Amino acid sequence: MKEQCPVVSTQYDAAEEVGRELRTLTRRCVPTVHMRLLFGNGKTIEIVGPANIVEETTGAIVNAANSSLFGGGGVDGAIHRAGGPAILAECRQIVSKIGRLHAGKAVITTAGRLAARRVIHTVGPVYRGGNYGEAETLGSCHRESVRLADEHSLGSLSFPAISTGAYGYPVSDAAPIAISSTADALASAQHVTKCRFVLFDVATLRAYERAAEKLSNSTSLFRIEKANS
Ligand code: AR6
Repeated sequence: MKEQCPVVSTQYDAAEEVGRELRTLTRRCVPTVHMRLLFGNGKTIEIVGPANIVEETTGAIVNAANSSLFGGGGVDGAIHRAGGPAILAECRQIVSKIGRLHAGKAVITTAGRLAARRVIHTVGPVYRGGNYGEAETLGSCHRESVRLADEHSLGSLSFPAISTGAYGYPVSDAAPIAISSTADALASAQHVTKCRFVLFDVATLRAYERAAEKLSNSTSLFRIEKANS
C-alpha cells in the first residue's frame, strides 16, 4: 500500500502537467480579447493579452523598431526571429534607399514566415521626461501605421505597446495616446476596420483597459464591450 503512493502521485503530477500544457496551448492559440471599442461605423479596436504579437493573423503586425531597422531586442527581436531573414533583407533595402527611419514614421515589408501578411515598422520616441514632443511622435507612429496599412488595402492590424519597453515611455501615459491616435486614424480609413492592441504582460494590458475606459467617458465615438459583460 505504501509503495503505491508515489505511483499515484506521479500519475497525478503527469495529469496536472498535461492540463498545464493544454492551458498554455489554449492561451497561445486564442489570446483573450478583454475589451472591444465599438465605433458607430462598425469598426473596432480590441485590447488583447497577455499575448505574443508574432502569433497574430491580422493583415499586418506593427514592429516597435529602431531607426536602423536592423532588428534589436524586445518585440523587434521576436518579430525578426519568428518571421525569418526575408524581413531584415527588405529592411536593409529600404534603409539603402531612404536612410534611417525617423521616429514617428513607418514603413512596410513582407512578414516572411509569420501568419500576418505584412510587417509595419515604426520607430517610437525614446522617453525623455515628456517635454520633447514624445506624445506627438507616439501618436504619429499609430496614425502612420494605420495610414500605411490602409494604403496597402489591409483590413486589420495589430500593435504592441510601442515605446513602453526599452524606450521607457510610462505605459499609463502612452496608452491613452496610442488608443486615441489609432481611433482617429481608424475613423478615416477606407480599408482598415479593426485594430488590435496585443499586450505582452498583465500590467500593460490593465493600463490599456484603464485608458480606454477613461477615454470612453469623454467621447461618443465608441462604446466599450468587456469580455465578461
Ligand atoms: N509580443 C507583444 N509585445 C511584446 C513582445 C511580443 N512578442 N515582446 C515584447 N513586447 P520594446 P520599445 C512588449 O522594448 O520600448 C528594441 O530593441 C514589451 O513588453 O520591444 O518601443 C528595438 O530595436 C513592451 O510592452 O519596444 C528598439 O531599439 C512593448 O512590447 C527598442 O527596443 C515594447 O517594448 C524599441 O523600444
